[in-house]
Amino acid sequence: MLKIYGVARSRAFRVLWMAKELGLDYEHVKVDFASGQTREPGFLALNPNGQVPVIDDDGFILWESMAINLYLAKKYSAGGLYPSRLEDEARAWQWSLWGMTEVERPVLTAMFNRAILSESQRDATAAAAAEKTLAQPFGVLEGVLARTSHLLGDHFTVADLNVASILAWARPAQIDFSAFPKLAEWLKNCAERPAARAARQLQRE
Ligand SMILES: N[C@@H](CCC(=O)N[C@@H](CS)C(=O)NCC(=O)O)C(=O)O
Repeated sequence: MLKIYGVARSRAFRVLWMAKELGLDYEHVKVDFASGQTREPGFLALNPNGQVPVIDDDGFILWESMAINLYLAKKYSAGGLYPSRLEDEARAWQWSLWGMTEVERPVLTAMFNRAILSESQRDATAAAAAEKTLAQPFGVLEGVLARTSHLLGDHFTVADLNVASILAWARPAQIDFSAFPKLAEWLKNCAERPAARAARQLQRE
């Protein structure tokens, strides 16, 4: 049985969304990073980085959210979530790595300084600078999504899920999408998928 480690209000959300898209049976082990559980010896034996998400797929241990989702989609994809052409597979890796390197940090910076930190700790200048940084990668997404409905073409794949799951923080980060209408529409469509809704529900439990 697949085990998914990490509370849903962590990056484990991405993996829970993927598991729901794939219709997988899984055990959710709600390891809470905020209470130090990720630094306990038993957990460090699974992921020496002390971070969630981690999966245990019948004894195969894997960490790093994007790698986990690419693995799960490739192993269990029945409905085209994982591309069949080598070039499309490579583009799924491209978008996943790009999301982590070009988008995740500034979105997080904006979210922390506008929503997570206490009022006195927030740095409005840092949040504004982070949002400004996002204009470049958002322009890239807008250009692609002006030509195709999804990142790899005409249907939803792991590439969309991975990038959209990073951008799920854009709402609490209060990012203004008015200059990026295609991106805003794509993100809304991704977020409204039943599997995404079901994963968000887990954040409220
Ligand atoms: N690059 C990793 C980052 C994982 C990560 O930073 N997870 C956070 C929760 S969202 C965590 O477990 N932090 C606990 C800690 O660093 O002590 C991934 O995408 O899986």
